[in-house]
Amino acid sequence: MSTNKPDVLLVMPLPPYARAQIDSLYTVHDRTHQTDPQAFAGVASKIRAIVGSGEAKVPRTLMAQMPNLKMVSVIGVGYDGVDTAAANDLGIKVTHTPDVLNDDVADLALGLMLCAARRLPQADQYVRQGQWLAKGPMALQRKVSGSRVGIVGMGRIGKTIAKRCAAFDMPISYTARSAKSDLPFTFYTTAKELAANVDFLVVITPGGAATKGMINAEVLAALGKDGYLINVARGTVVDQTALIHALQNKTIAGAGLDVFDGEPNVPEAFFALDNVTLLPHVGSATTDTRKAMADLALLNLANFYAGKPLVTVVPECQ
Ligand code: 8YV
Repeated sequence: MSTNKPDVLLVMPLPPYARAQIDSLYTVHDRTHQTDPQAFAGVASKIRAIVGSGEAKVPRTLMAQMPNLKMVSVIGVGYDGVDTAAANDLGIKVTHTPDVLNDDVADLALGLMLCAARRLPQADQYVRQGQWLAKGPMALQRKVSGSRVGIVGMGRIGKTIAKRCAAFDMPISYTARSAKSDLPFTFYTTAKELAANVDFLVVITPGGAATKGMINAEVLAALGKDGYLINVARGTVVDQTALIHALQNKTIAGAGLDVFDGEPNVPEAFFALDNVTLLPHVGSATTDTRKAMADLALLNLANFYAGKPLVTVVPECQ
């Protein structure tokens, strides 16, 4: 193909807006490394940038196949799919899209809290299935305002969730790598201690090896039979088997999950449970926010090709 547009490797499907933008500026190799390894080998040396997502895998073995690769532009705040240590070794910069999605993910966390405690999806079914008419009013549910919330991860999105919880008059506590002296919230050093002291445990910490299985059986036991788990981070942060067990045995009150370990595969055991709300990873999935994320990822890409400074390099690659 004769074109002056730079070659980029796309490692995930893109929504229409992002795809149209990227197609207008670049020669896009859409997951060619997976679909046609031979064709990929033929173009690998021309590729200087990868466009990825929060979750799409960019391992060392893939980066090493592109001798001129210099950047990975992730459309997402999380970049746990990218081996940043390998990127550093190979002289590759990784950028992501922080901040622009804070509102959406925080909105969804509150939405899941309301779904879990007020059982909104079940209430919708109650009306649709004619149970309101047949059985009368639905059973009473748990109040959210004024309940204690514990946030696991007090970064940009954690703070945005806290702001919303404050408007719900919720006492706020958190755990993070270290206490943040500028915040008026109670700090606990472990997730287990935090869980023991709250009604809602909201997980919004990065994924990856450091947090894998952090919310385990012990943490869920500490959360207890009146506590709810909300996960808008990564499925890997929660021990999924322990969570299914806790929900089946009602050793926690319920859960609201936007993410799963191994998604889009969701363990069928969840489908049989009515004390969990299941969402298909839609934390940042609004038109406005996905546009803002794509624009920021494209700006990083444009700056790279123009020899200008990258805007949002991940901390590990700075
Ligand atoms: C998306 C996300 O799943 O930003 C993240 O880390 O999890 C999400 O916003 C995805 O990365 C969009 O490309």
